[in-house]
Amino acid sequence: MTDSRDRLFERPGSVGDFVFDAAVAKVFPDMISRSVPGYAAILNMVELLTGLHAQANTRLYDLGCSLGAASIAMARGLHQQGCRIIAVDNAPAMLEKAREHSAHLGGGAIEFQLADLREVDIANASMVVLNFTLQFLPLAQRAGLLQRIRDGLRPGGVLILSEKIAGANPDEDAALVAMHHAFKRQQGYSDLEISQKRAALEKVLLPETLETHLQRLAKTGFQQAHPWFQCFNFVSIVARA
Ligand code: GEK
Repeated sequence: MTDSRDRLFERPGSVGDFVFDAAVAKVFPDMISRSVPGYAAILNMVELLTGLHAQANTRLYDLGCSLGAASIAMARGLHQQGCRIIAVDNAPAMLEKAREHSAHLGGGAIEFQLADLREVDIANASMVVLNFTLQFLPLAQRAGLLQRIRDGLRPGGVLILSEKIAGANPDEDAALVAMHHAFKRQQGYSDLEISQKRAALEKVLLPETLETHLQRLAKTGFQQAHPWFQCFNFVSIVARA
């Protein structure tokens, strides 16, 4: 494996829209762990939640799997028989690395699909993970995806939805962003890297408030939805079908 340190936004003028290409795939583990406070804790809990919620003879989906970290966590936590883990991403460079990262589990433990998650059939699922993926879909398409997930979940099945959120009002948002930027500085990113990454993500990562997420999940027919993790503007919700 040849993963390296994220220096993508170090040079002045690195300002194009963010894309999941080979350069990002190469540094992704370093990038996400130094950018998302609590990322490792969330993965640990995905492992635990899999043991708790997976049902025998069902499917477990990881939509927007990147390098497959959540799928690998699910594979670790899974003790139920007859389950399939299906990991989907539409970025070829990310999936190529995902296959490398999960090679130690042996072939077939995770089924990778190069596909747009909006077109993937979701059926007989006991667990669906959207770990920081919904935030990249156009706002108008989010309810439709959640409805398809809800319809594809078995009774008692769960959706784990992790998202970067917006504050409920401008003051709260500014406070959350300030803490997140302090975290990034603590992790070794410079002010230039922080501001250039923010500009690159501006049009592609569209955060919504926690309330908007919870209301949409309720409207989509989830019986229960509540946050189980929050650090600054990064939240993970468990929603039960
Ligand atoms: C993790 N879950 O490490 N169809 C398929 N994949 C998509 C789509 C789409 N329409 N849109 C975006 N993606 C991972 C981290 S990263 C989050 C998820 C981040 C994919 C995109 O290619 C990328 O790999 C992933 O969603 C988002 O637990 O970088 O902040």
